[in-house]
Amino acid sequence: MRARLSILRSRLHSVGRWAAPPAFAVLLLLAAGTRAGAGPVADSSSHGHRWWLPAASTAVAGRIDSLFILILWITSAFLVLVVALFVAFVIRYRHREGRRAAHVTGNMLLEIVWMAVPAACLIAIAYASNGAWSAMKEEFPRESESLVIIVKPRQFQWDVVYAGADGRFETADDITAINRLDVPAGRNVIVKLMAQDVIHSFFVPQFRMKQDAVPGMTTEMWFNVPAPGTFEIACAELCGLGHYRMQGRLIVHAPAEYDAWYAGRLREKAAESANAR
Ligand SMILES: [Cu+2]
Repeated sequence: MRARLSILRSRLHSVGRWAAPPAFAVLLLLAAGTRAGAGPVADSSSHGHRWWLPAASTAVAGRIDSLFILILWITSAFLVLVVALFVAFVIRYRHREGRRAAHVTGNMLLEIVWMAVPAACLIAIAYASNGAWSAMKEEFPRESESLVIIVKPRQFQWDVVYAGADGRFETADDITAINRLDVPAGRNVIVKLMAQDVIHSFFVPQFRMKQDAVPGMTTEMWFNVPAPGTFEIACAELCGLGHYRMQGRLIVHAPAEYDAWYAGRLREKAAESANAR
């Protein structure tokens, strides 16, 4: 009995030694995850730990970066742990003349621990990312309070449509553009994607936002860019031979400047239709 107890104690002791670092990592993760998931929307301009990523230009982009950095830290910690153990074992258990290999039958407790720890990590990451995912994909602003633009990608360009003076789409006074999307700063913009041929993907790296455009259905994304700037729209879905040159420009104007731009386009459109008559 005493011998059994001492075996059990030594097993628990060894499990404790192995389980402590992952358990500590999970605690850290939970603490950081709660912050990323439930905290206030991060101001992208104050992100000092952006490293090699392009500047985050929307509030949601800041949250995506926080998640990215969190996941990077967790995976880095496990990478270091696993590689360090691997190197230590290779050295410690290297071949020695006359030493017999040990017969290892497994350790149930240890196996449960190293399945439970990654599972806990995944659940914590899912919990932490849920807020950002909802903000991007579920909590859409109302169309009546937003600027709605239709983007119809095709091989290999972005056809952009704005409602004209009547405020409606698919009418004669629609304003169109190719490879250029003009929007005002500080306003919610909803982009409705309608692919005309194959699957494309609307990607603005600074927004950390990607949305597939699928033929036969309308997909939507929304963003609010606080400050004026110019960004690249890239197609993030291999859509054919000219995929590499499927680039657009997204120009964020100061609100008054945007209004002037839109009024100018309305005037142009009116003059065009007057000439056509
Ligand atoms: Cu494409």
